[in-house]
Amino acid sequence: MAVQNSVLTEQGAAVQCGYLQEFEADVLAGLTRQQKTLPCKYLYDEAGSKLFEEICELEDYYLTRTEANIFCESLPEMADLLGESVVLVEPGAGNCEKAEPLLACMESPQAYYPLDISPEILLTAQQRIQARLPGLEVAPVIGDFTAPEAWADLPETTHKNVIFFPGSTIGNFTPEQATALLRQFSQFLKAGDGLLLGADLVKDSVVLERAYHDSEHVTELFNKNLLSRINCELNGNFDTSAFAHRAFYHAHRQRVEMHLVSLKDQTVAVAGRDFEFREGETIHTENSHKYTLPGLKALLQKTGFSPKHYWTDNKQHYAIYYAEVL
Ligand code: AVI
Repeated sequence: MAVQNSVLTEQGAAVQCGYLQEFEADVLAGLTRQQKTLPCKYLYDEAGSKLFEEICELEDYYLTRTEANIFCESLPEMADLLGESVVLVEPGAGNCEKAEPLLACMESPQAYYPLDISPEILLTAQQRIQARLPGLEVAPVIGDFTAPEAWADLPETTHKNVIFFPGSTIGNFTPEQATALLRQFSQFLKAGDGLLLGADLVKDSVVLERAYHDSEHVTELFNKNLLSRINCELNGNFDTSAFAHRAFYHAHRQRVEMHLVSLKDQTVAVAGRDFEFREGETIHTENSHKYTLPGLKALLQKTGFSPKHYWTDNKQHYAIYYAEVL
């Protein structure tokens, strides 16, 4: 739903409440599977989001600065390709810091619709962007962008829409999920509408593994914070010191996998249920898929988009693609 008058609406609270029920159901289901799994979207509570911001500043985590450099060099060209009077829609917008310079560069943008589950962060961003770009309609929509209902809450528009999906978030979906998500994007759009997509590229495994097992151990804290979140919100009793952070590149699957490894045989209670862990058993907490440039192009083509242009850095570590709906 669109947030009005900078007030957290009752419906906003209902979204949060539904989210907690879904969190419990997903955690219980994930811990029951043979390969224990926790969906990575739950890594981002308040503490997790702060840790992720710290990760983005790390020397070892090249993604954020590489993407920022590409934007910095090519924003005018990107804004030109997007065109004038565009409505920019950003799923998983967070603090909207990447959209702001793009909006500032675009010619007479019509509106900006950031879509995210955190009302507080969106409202702060709305005020900041409206102060910088007075006259631009900024209408946050509270919801989980992976849920089709959230898209139904976006205001309808006759203008050209462009979905802005930076940060290599697409990598956190399996190829099947990424295909479904981009199809969901293209179904929301009409012919001629666009998608500006950031994605991390396949590269040397040492560089990749260092990015997810950083020397300052921030990613370890980020990963283990998920257990603390479960303790807090779902009445769990995980001992975070009895789990170790593991991240490795799986070349065949073209992805970095993040796991939490049980350091001993142990029983953990969550929401009134007991879960057994053997020493060495893992909880798979995240996939971060890496693309080749042809792989990215093929993904866009099979999900209803016509790739128009891409930008990359000189090491070809990262790419930003612009594509339009056929
Ligand atoms: C948000 N996402 C693109 C990050 C990534 O690189 O997959 C999440 C992350 N996980 C560990 N470090 C960063």
